[in-house]
Amino acid sequence: MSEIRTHYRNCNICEAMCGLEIRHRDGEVLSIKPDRQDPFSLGHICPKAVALQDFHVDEDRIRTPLRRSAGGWQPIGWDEAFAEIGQRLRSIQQQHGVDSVGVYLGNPNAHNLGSALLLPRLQKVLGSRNRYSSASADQLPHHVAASQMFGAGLAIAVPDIDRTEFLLILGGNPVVSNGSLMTAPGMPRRLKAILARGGRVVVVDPRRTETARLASEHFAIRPEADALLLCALIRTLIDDGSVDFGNVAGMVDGYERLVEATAAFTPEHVAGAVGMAAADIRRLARDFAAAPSAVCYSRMGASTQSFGGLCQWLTLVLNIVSGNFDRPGGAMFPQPALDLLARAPRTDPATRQPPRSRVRGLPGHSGEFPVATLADEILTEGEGRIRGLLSIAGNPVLSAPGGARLDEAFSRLDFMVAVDIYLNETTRHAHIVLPAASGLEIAQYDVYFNSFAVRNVAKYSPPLFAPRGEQRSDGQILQGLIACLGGAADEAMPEALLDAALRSGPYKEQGLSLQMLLEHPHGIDLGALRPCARERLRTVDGRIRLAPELFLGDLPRLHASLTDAATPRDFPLRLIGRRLVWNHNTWTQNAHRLLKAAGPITVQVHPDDAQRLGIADGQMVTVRSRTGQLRLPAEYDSDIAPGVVSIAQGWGHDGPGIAMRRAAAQPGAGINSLTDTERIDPLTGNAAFNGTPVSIRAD
Ligand SMILES: Nc1nc2c(c(=O)[nH]1)N[C@H]1C(S)=C(S)[C@@H](COP(=O)(O)OP(=O)(O)OC[C@H]3O[C@@H](n4cnc5c(=O)[nH]c(N)nc54)[C@H](O)[C@@H]3O)O[C@H]1N2
Ligand SMILES: Nc1nc2c(c(=O)[nH]1)N[C@H]1C(S)=C(S)[C@@H](COP(=O)(O)OP(=O)(O)OC[C@H]3O[C@@H](n4cnc5c(=O)[nH]c(N)nc54)[C@H](O)[C@@H]3O)O[C@H]1N2
Ligand code: SF4
Ligand SMILES: [Mo]
Repeated sequence: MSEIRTHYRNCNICEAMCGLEIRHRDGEVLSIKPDRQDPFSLGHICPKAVALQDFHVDEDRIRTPLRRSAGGWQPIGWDEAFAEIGQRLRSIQQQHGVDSVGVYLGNPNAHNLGSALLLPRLQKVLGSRNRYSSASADQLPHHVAASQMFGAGLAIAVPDIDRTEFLLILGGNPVVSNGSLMTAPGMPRRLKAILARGGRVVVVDPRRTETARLASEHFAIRPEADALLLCALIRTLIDDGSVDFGNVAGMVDGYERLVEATAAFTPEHVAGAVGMAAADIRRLARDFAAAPSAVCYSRMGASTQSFGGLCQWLTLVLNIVSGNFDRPGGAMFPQPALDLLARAPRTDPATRQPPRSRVRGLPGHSGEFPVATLADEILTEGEGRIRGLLSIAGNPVLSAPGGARLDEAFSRLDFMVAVDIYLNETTRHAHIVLPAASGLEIAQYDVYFNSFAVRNVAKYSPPLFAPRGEQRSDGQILQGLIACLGGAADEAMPEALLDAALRSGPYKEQGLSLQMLLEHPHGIDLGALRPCARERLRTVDGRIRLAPELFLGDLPRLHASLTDAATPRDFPLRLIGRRLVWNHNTWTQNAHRLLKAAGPITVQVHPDDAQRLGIADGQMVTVRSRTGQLRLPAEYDSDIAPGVVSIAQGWGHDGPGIAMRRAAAQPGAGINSLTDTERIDPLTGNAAFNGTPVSIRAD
């Protein structure tokens, strides 16, 4: 037996970038613990990190390229796989046009060095405008707001959580999710530190969440009323005469238009629809404005809803008009070592005309169309129909709104390729599946999450273990795909691209390079965020657009929601989602220790609603929506607002043909059997999961 060794790396499951200390011997993990020397995560991890070893040894992982045949899955060689993929996809494009091959990109791509650097090249070689991703079931409104106001979708300002005196959270539960578009490992510690230094944390959420329990104050807002609340908060500052642009004074256009457009949204006007007293709204606005520093952060609950675009715009507006933009303790732009934003061209957002999707005419943003219309584009006959698909690290059959329709759509494709680690609800439809290495088997540098981190840091971790069987890293697979589609045979590996970017990037003076990162396995701290809007804005004139026409044009729809918000009689309750500590979306459920801890997937109901409906705690119920139904146990929860029910996302592994044995044995209930492809934020095309009208009945 050889000696015990220690390896340091970042966990790449969620956005938090926790540093891990992994003891191992002879290719076997002995322990996974927090890396207390990581300058950013300072010893924080969550239970999912330990499952990284389970994914490595999981017998259900795909080990070789597979071809689907009448007799089942046949192992094939890589060369054969790439040859067939190149030939089939190009022949579909030759016959039916370049757009007849679509791409769907799932969430793990954002956690992968090779994918971050090579996917743009693949998209370019493929040449199709039919691009889809999980972003339109997630954070797309943030990108649309950033692009309209700051000139680039990647210009994401994050809460300077470690210095703020007032954190206002709308529709985020970072104590469980560990934060999103706010990479900040150890959320509970950081939130408690705000309170300890005399600051405040206020949570606005229909459910009194784990985060709300830690907060100074919680308001149980009605689902989808956040944009109304934000308008009224902004309106209060305007009426009080307390608007102050702070550090970005002299850089902001459109204030008069904003004043005009928000006139109708006073606290009194919106209070009923929001479910908060006008006096509370006004007090919240004044406390926010009076705090030495403050930042409003709104996330999934405020993005994946019917007014997602307005919510993200108004969140930024509130931060700007309260003088909290681009200053310590407010909303700030990170300055990552590998700087994608700096490469984005300067734009004039006003001149941008979003392309429209073929079937439903939905807008395209950030170079892609909404996943809510992917099934339409595959199933609807006519020129431009998607007949071939590349699905990379995604499981939209479970993750997309109304996912079941994608199950049917994928079965109609002429040719589908999946790059994945499992045979699941989505990849089972592929004609060829390519096995990716993952987790402990790959090199790690967080291109995206360093771009959204609350401190500037950098860390590189080499692979700990060799991939098993024929698995290859996503970066290698993407290179193979680019080559088989006839793309330039560029041998540049992700590491070489990373090194070049570091050496020419913003920390070149400090000598940052891949070699330097290799010498610092715990990561390097590059310091707190600094005001840098002047350099980072990507508008042609370097100014901030406070009131883009795109958003102003959506305000009448918001105003109409004040009067026509009646709930449909057949579906009197409103469904919202939540996250559990023990799963990351749909793909971690084959890890036995996580599965065991997760327990049954329930629908949380307020006891008053449950008793009125004759539902006992733990009883099986059927939840129905316009488009589907689901059976699962009810769970009494007095922390959820009456009239609202909540189901955890990411579950429902009960379909045919999946080869994730443990997950299939404890499938849970899939929330996207109830969500609706027609429910979107029409401005951005983002899925409106939250607020789906449902009914619930005891079985
Ligand atoms: N109702 C409702 N629906 C939701 C949400 C919600 O809150 N409510 N959340 C939404 C959000 S925020 C997101 S991000 C999406 C996620 O949507 P998706 O990205 O479509 O779903 P995931 O479950 O993340 O699927 C990841 C896929 O990648 C595979 N995989 C895992 N690791 C690797 C790897 O290293 N390489 C490769 N090639 N494959 C890998 C997994 O096996 C799985 O097939 O779901 C969205 N859907
Ligand atoms: N453990 C775990 N962590 C994860 C993930 C996971 O699956 N599991 N997924 C990761 C991913 S991909 C993402 S994008 C992030 C997301 O991270 P978060 O944005 O923190 O997402 P959630 O935890 O779903 O929290 C959303 C909150 O919005 C509330 N909500 C619902 N509707 C509304 C509404 O209309 N208004 C308001 N104000 N609130 C509403 C819900 O009650 C819930 O508390 O989490 C990441 N982290
Ligand atoms: S919080 Fe996220 S990054 Fe940290 S250990 Fe858990 S899954 Fe990994
Ligand atoms: Mo996400």
